[in-house]
Amino acid sequence: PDVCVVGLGYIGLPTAAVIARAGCKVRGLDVSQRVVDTINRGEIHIEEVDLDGLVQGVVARGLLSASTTVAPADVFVIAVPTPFDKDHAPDITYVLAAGETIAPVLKAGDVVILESTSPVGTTERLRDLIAARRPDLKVPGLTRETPDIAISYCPERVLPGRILEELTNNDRSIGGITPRCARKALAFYKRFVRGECVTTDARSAEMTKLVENAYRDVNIAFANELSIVSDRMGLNVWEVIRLANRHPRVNILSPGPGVGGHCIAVDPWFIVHSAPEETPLIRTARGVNDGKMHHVIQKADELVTAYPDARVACLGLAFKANIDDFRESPARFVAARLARKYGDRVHIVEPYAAELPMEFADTGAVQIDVDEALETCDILIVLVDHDVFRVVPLAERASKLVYDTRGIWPDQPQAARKAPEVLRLA
Ligand code: SAJ
Repeated sequence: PDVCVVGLGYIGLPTAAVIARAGCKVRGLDVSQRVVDTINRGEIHIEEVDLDGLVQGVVARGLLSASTTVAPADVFVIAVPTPFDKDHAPDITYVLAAGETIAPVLKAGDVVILESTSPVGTTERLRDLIAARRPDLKVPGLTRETPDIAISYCPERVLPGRILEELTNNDRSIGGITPRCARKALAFYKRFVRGECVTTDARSAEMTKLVENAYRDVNIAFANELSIVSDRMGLNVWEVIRLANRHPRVNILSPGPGVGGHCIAVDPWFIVHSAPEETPLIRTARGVNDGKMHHVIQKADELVTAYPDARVACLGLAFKANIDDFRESPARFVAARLARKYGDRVHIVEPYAAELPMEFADTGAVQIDVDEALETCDILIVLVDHDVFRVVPLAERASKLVYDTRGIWPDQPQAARKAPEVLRLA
């Protein structure tokens, strides 16, 4: 089939490329002319492992092209953003806009698939929009006869940094507006997904996606709460978690400086918004994870204040380990706060950033590499668990004052983990 992928971002572009690799002719649609031009040159505008080579290959073979204008296709895959507004209410404008875009070119036999993370009921709203724009087409769920088109919700669940691998190997939920819709979508995903594809209804699939990320958020909140409790009690939280996880049915996640990225800190709100009275746990978890960042800022601030002559290195800006994605990153936020307050005492180590983000401009903080930080800084604040930081041997950091928010250096001398008042510069 000819495929149209609407939205060529972090999910849409890799998805379009993988579908093209499977032999389908793919037209990618994006509102940005710059993005379209980049892709048509065989280049990419986002960073993801192995994506550059794949896109270059499928564009060169004529299987993938990008455009700002829609054309008829057999399968439409919508992968546009679904942000939330300031009251945490989900904003599905881009999904509905994608529906407006494709409605005029739909024809009998077409398959429409929504992949964007969406509040429950969005796929039905997309269906209703298509029905309103195209009264000539019989749409699923609104007709007793065989519908002309199939509409489904099939969420992605790929992990940034492993997108290409997870796109093909993860199991998928395939939620049809009707069972027939699900079967049509299933046949499509079978072309490029090796994982199991499990069919269900659209609303269940929508909820499943939200639940997956809320589950992770709640579990990270548990770890973050433990870290604050342990801090208060003078315990090493990493030791406590390591031991507790020896229990066959306990698997506590890792505390950190808060939860970043564009999914886990967002999606739980979609559930809370749909059922505000019934979601105290999910809402509280969000609060705990956001609160952890402020706790880290406060502790780091106390440490830096306690040693007015010390040079400080913040290790990492990314929202998680080993990626160059700085959006919604607690590490970046913590480092920027310190840079604004302490200026040129603060040094930023981020091997994945070519230059510092704009909020560091005029703060006096500069970017240095790991070696220089180890040679010249007295205080090390670990904000991201990049492998390059993890492998620094004890000998090179034993004399430092360390605030390790990720627990990457379990062998760091105990004194350096205690409250600033008991720390002494070596
Ligand atoms: N984090 C911790 N402690 C942990 C694990 C993560 O503090 O033990 C932090 C990370 O440092 C990061 C944030 O949580 O700041 C989120 O990182 P992540 O690796 O948990 O997740 P994402 O945002 O990269 O991707 C998630 C994944 N969802 C789940 O694992 C349930 C991915 O499968 C989804 O496809 C993606 O969200 C998405 O697009 O929804």
